[in-house]
Amino acid sequence: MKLQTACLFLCLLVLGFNSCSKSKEPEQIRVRKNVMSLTAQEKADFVGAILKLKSTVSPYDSKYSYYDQFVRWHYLAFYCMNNMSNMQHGYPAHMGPAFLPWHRVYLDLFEKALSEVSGKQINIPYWDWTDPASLQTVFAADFMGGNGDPMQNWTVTNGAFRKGNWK
Ligand SMILES: [Cu+2]
Repeated sequence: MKLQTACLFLCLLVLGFNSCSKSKEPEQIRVRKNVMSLTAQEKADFVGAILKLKSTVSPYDSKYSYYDQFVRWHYLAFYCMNNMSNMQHGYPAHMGPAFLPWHRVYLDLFEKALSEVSGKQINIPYWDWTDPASLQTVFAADFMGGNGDPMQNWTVTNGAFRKGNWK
């Protein structure tokens, strides 16, 4: 087994173990909706859950917020192979066959964390990036914030994740 593959399995095992180690109620079927179908309340719940995740200490590592823990895992998925001499690249969760399974587990954990901190069932919506109307729904003040101000180096200036409101 290549070292790169072994590292990837280790990452998935850690994420999977953490996901399975907590006793839980039987899970409801989760439906990921088109972002254009979300109600105003569903958008507000999603944004509120992200803000709550950002202000909650990670249960895995108290150095990080729960949100930043996901950023950290994603960072590690990029760089955990960097010191191995026989690697072709250092991106075990990207640019290879593990991309889909790794991100499936990752997003599942993120969705569960959002639901855990908010006390509501939160599902990550999907969007059609080729549809301008779909993009306008994602990059709006009531969801992810606008597209940024070109006069301020594309700084996001509205919505919950605007500059000064999101670190
Ligand atoms: Cu990724």
